[in-house]
Amino acid sequence: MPLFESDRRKEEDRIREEKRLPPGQSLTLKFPVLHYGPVPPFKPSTWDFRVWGAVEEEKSWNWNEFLALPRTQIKMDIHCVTRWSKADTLWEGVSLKAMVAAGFFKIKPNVTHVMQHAEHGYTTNLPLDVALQDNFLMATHFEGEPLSPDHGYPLRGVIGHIPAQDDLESPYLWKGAKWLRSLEFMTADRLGFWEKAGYHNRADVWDEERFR
Ligand SMILES: Nc1nc2c(c(=O)[nH]1)N[C@H]1C(S)=C(S)[C@@H](COP(=O)(O)O)O[C@H]1N2
Ligand SMILES: [Mo]
Repeated sequence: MPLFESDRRKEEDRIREEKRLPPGQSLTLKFPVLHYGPVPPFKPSTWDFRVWGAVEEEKSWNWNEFLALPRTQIKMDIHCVTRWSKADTLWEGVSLKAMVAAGFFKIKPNVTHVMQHAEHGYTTNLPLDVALQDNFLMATHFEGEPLSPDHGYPLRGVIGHIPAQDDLESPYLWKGAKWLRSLEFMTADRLGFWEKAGYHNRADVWDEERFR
């Protein structure tokens, strides 16, 4: 189905009316692809997902074990720092909050931040309390289908804004790492890839925290 500019504008007006369009953003009906470097291959036989750093016991899951973890679906608006936003995107995967609540591993009490580590060394940091919000998901599926390689297959962090949960902090989309391989629990903050390059550390979309 072709995408008409008139359709886009109508939808953008609706989202703006509902106060879901952050300052400086425009709505897209497409799904742009943005990343640094090449798309990594996925080898199910060697892939694992690890939690490490300040945890009681480091753990890892192979691909089949990861797929067997309890699953969560969330619908949210995603906002890229390059000024496009996409509304009502549906994600499915594993919630860090649910994983911790179910006792799959234990975070040490002095943890303050979490680093997502992806293939090829991409990293991005979040405060622990933000990573434990409902709007952070380790997603395997987008709109009911496995992620495409471009969008992070087999696993990506994703963070956005849940319209009915305005109290949650909502960072820009770079705070979700595509091709996610591990979470490092940290007792002090450290900057990730774009954060080191001058992007804002907190990255709140409503305060337009794009760059430092
Ligand atoms: N591994 C990895 N994850 C990444 C990036 C990257 O360069 N490498 N770029 C981030 C940025 S800047 C954005 S805007 C989103 C884009 O996600 P998308 O390509 O699915 O739209 O991925 C984020 N996650
Ligand atoms: Mo981005």
